[in-house]
Amino acid sequence: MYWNRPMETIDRESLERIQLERLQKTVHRMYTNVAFYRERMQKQGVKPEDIRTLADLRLLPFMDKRDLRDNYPDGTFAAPRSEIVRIHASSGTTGKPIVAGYTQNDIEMWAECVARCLGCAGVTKNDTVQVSYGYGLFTGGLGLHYGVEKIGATVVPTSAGNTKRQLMLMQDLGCDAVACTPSYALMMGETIRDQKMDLSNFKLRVGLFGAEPWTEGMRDEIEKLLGIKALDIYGLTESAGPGVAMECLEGREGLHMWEDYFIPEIIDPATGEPLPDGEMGELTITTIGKEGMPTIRFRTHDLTSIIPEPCKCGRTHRRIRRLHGRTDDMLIIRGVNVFPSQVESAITGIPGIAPRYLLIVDRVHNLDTLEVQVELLPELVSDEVRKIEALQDRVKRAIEQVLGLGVNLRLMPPNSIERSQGKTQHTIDKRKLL
Ligand code: DLL
Repeated sequence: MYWNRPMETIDRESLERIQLERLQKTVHRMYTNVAFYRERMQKQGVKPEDIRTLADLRLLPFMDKRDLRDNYPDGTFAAPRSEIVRIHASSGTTGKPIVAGYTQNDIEMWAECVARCLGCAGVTKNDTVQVSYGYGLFTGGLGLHYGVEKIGATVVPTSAGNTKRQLMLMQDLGCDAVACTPSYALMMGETIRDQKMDLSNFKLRVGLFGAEPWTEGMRDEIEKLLGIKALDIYGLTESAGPGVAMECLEGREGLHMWEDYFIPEIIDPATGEPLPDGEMGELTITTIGKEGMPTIRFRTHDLTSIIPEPCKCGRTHRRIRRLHGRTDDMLIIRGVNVFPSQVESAITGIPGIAPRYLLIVDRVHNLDTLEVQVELLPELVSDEVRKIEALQDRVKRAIEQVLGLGVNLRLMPPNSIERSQGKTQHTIDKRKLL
């Protein structure tokens, strides 16, 4: 089911013509409006006029999360604030989030991408879609929401949480599709099973699941428990949000990236050199339709490869293979991106606390849990229970505020967190993806 057949099945030559024109426009925009990127281009000795072919993309400097953090909050915006109609945000590597700004055209372009993704899942205007991604600064909820409205389907914006009510509405409103994280889908499925709800009371037939890594094993389990087809959707705040790439019902192998808006490159994460199609490496994305906050050769730190072969669905936009992990230490816990360094920035400067910490992630009944262990300084060890309790509260609050996530905090005796001779390991991830 195509949402935009001409564009989704466009021939390569016409697609590349569009890509080049939009790339040149984007580079001009960045050079003119974003001081940090202009300086970086100048340092590299490249001018907007040097981008004459698509291959010239390689002349341009990379961007990554650090650049956005260093220019917090809006130093990488390429449109005046009067043109920005929406802000979203996701975790940075320390206390400050990454902020993304969207113009009206950006919102429309993003909705177009999500509309195509819904088409990939066979969703039409006659369907009802429950959006159980979080609404708010996270891009999942509103991103899907605008796509569903664009295709004229009915959106049920339940956001995440309160699973029993979600399932009641899903039955009563006859929802045909659901969009949420795969771990939440699994939890819904288990609730149906455990509450002995009758699957035949549900109309649900398809789900769009993403925002965190998942496996074929999880897909099988979700499909069985919910009686649906489960599809993978990929995206990131820096490129817009969900809808950068999507699996189709027909292929179910790899995710079509909407190449008239995003140019993918796979690079060797160590050298930055581009890798040939089919080889696994770090995905970088250049947004070529955005105005508010374009990103050029943005290093996603996500590992994948490009599948150059055509898909049986007839879409000509190339696919990326299911995401294979990350090159950095970012964790995704209950859909929230977490960097261990955020904990460090939260606890630094709190009297009595050593800069030693450990994050222990687990999954209990399909819900991620996070325990943070933080070490006390020897001088603080106190018999005064009240003092320790107050400190416990303060540290917990500081961490939760930076992460945007509830944690289970354990204050540890001095010198109890294991020291390592080499690179310190700040996380233990006990989650076993099925
Ligand atoms: O997670 C956007 C999104 C919302 C995508 C809803 C899909 C559905 P961020 O919070 O900025 O944006 O996190 C982006 O999440 O770099 C990946 O590491 C990871 N990620 C997103 N989708 C997938 C997926 C949203 N399908 C980061 N498979 C990305 C594996 C994914 N990892």
